[in-house]
Amino acid sequence: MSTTTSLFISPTTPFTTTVTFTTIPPPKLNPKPKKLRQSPPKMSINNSPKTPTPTQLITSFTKLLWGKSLPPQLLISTVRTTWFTFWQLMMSQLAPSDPSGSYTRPISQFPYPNPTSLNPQTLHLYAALPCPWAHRTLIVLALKGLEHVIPVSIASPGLDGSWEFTPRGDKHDRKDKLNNVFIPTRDKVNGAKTLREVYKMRAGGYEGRCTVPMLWDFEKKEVVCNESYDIIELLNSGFNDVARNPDLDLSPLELKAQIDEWNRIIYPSINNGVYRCGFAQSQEAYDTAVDELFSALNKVDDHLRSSRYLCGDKLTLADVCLFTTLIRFDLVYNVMFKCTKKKVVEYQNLHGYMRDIYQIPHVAETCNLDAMLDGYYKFLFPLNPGNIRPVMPSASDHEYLLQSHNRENLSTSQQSVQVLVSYEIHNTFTRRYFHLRTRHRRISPFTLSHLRRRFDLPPFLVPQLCKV
Ligand SMILES: N[C@@H](CCC(=O)N[C@@H](CS)C(=O)NCC(=O)O)C(=O)O
Repeated sequence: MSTTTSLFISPTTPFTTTVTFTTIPPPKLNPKPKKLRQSPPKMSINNSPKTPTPTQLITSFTKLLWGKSLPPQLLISTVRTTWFTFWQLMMSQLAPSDPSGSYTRPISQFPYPNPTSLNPQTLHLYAALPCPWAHRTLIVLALKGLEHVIPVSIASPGLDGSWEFTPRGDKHDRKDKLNNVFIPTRDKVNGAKTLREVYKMRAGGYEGRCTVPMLWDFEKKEVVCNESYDIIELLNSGFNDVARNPDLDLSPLELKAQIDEWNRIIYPSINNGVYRCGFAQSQEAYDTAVDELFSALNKVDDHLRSSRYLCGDKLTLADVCLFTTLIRFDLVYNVMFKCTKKKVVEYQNLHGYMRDIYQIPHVAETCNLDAMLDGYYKFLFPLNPGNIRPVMPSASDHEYLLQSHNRENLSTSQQSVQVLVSYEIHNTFTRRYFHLRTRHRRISPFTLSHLRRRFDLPPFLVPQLCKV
């Protein structure tokens, strides 16, 4: 006797979108994504006698003046003064601050566009993998199923701080063949070498900051928008007639007030809060930023004890924005931006919440953890001048992020789902439909035993899940 059982959930119920989220297993990614790019040229001493490096020249010069080694006191005080002066110069220009030394993020030059004047077929998204702001747009584009309409070019950070495109050419695909994660690409629409070149192509040119994400209209040769929140709002609701997942609304009207309320906490204290810690130019400014950051994280963690997502059972734009900071937190911000009070993994609910979002189909593909590490430790204007990249924290790697989180149990809404059980007994194939009210978003072992008891199913049935 052979027994085959399958369970289906009716695709007609409003529940289906959610089920699609949770029952398709997360993509099988390679635990160790391929190295993205060559390491930057080594700053250490080059052994070639013909081409002395600046370091060799300085070393020879100091030897000439002071013999074998510099007096340590002189070395320390010289380096301290030089280092501090250059750090101040760099920070004042690249991370502008108010008089108290507190980082003030410059305002985007191209804010929210009028969606009715846009033709999605002529749009192109420029993004980068280390950047949390650009990451928002990649997630929403993927969840809405818009990649076939709005293609993406992925820039990578250059040693001089600009966003560059890889010269690897046409053969190179957007995603790594093995693990399907986003990787840097060439500029697919303008063939530019740097993002600055693209910004400059607009009529009237451009001299400001060339930031990612940037939405470009290649027919009008114009920057449509370079403010991440405006871009994700536009992607969420502006192109439903061409989106593969038009029913997914990450900013429904009934949750708008809640989303805005969370954003008012999350943006200044967490998203920008980590930068305010890392770019603080005085102890006072850092102390304020770090206090605000951790009290906001505590508040969110507390809330997530009883709520699956920030606004209840539905993923919203507020979650997307929080997620892109959380996923970088233990990897980068905790160490490099001195957000040291706690790691995300130490919170009771935040880490499970982060894993929950990571496991939504297509989200993991937007998280290139290697590119994040390289982007901050090796390229972000030299805050880590030795270029040494710390080891990946074990609770931040891909395998760990795929561990179960059990947060589906927090969903409160009872949904009516239709379940089809088909099985074969004594060579007779039987199919039966059942209606079930459940608050679980996937057919869990609990649901299966509940089904068996409720409908008196033979205990030897081993139902198998099918893709919905
Ligand atoms: N407010 C902007 C911020 C974007 C932003 O600062 N992007 C950074 C990368 S994380 C960037 O491109 N910086 C380059 C520069 O400032 O020249 C948004 O949310 O889109």
